[in-house]
Amino acid sequence: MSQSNTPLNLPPDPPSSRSRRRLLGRLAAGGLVASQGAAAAAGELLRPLEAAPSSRVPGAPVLEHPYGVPSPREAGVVRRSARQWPLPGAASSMTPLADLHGTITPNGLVYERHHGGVPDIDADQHRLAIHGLVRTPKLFTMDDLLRLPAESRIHFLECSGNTGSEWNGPSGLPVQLTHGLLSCCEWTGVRLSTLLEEVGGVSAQSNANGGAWLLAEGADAAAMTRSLPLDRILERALVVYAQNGERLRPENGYPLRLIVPGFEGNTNVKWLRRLKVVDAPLQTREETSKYTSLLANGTARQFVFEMDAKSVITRPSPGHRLATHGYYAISGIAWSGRGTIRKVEVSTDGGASWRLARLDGAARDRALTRFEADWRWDGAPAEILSRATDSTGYVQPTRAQLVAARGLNSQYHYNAIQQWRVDASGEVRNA
Ligand SMILES: Nc1nc2c(c(=O)[nH]1)N[C@H]1C(S)=C(S)[C@@H](COP(=O)(O)O)O[C@H]1N2
Ligand SMILES: [Mo]
Repeated sequence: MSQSNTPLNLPPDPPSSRSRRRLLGRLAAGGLVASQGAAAAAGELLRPLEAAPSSRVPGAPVLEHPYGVPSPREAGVVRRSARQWPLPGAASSMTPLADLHGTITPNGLVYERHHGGVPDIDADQHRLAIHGLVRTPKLFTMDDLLRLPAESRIHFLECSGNTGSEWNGPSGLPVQLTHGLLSCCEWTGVRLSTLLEEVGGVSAQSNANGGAWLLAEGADAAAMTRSLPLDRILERALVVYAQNGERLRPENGYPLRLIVPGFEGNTNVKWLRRLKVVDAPLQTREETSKYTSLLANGTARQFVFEMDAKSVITRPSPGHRLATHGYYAISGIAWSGRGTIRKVEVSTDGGASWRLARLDGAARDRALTRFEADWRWDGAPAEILSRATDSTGYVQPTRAQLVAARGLNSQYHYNAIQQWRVDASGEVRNA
């Protein structure tokens, strides 16, 4: 399988026949091949196991990069945006899912979504206020938080706008730009429940209106503010200062963010500066003009928090090209905001028949799960797709089912089955 780093699904340029002839000529002159590609491979195998050129000179010194960086050969594996944004601070960048392996997103490739740019915050000056309907409101410094018992958990984060490009049918975009508002990190911080104990617990008046809600606010120019139902998040929510073992990156909320496992990305408030316990949801901008889903009958769904089960094949995917017939492992990721992934099925005939994929490792709660299915490509055009079922029994819907349930006005929470087309030349497209 060859791979191009072009953001769109333009077929990679085939080496021009002239440059190919030149290459073959050079190989032949070097005595490596008599004729075409297969012979080149055979020549490669027959070459005696000489010392590699890289073994003949000393390598680069330690501490060349005090903070390590990827190989320059991987320079194309970067976050990308699906479009030009009028305000660069109110934009998003997307994770290169086709180039990632396993389930953890490296920190430098975690997608970004900011509504008011990345603030520059001095951790020593930063404070978290916990107030409202609590017994003893308190201000926490970062040092205060670091003294408390810590917990590390692996969870996915998905923007509710992810894959919105496919509501009206195949967009032609590659998986980075259809599904790349998605990451999975090990988050470390303090349990929300521990912090609420630190302020003496939620006071009795909070139950007067049928339950406590939590208002979370960020210290960015957008002052992102969301209301969250306390009883539904208390068991799992974390206030985190670290991701994948190091302090949060500035773009992901440094020095502090809220992680609400399984809930839409927006509720995971970055640059967290306060948590206020209230007795009813506040109708903030993100609860009214944004993050509601307009249904076909004109009414809107509000406070839709959980991300429904979803899966996508990342390899092969648009931009990849199957170079030869034969065996390919179809690989992808699945996740659910309501629990674990129970099974993933894969089809290579457009959904006419399905078979069970292998799940790599134990499926973790509200985290990405890697799946794989064996496939022998015989060179005929194929439609490859995956379908996830989560621990609640929920099955990832087809696009037709999703549109029937929610119409075409909904921007958010698109989780339909995604199909890639493999044509006879081996080109993979989102068509
Ligand atoms: N304070 C603040 N928190 C925020 C945002 C923001 O703009 N400001 N964006 C939200 C949105 S819409 C998403 S999808 C996630 C993105 O998190 P990430 O940039 O770490 O991937 O953060 C959420 N938290
Ligand atoms: Mo988002």
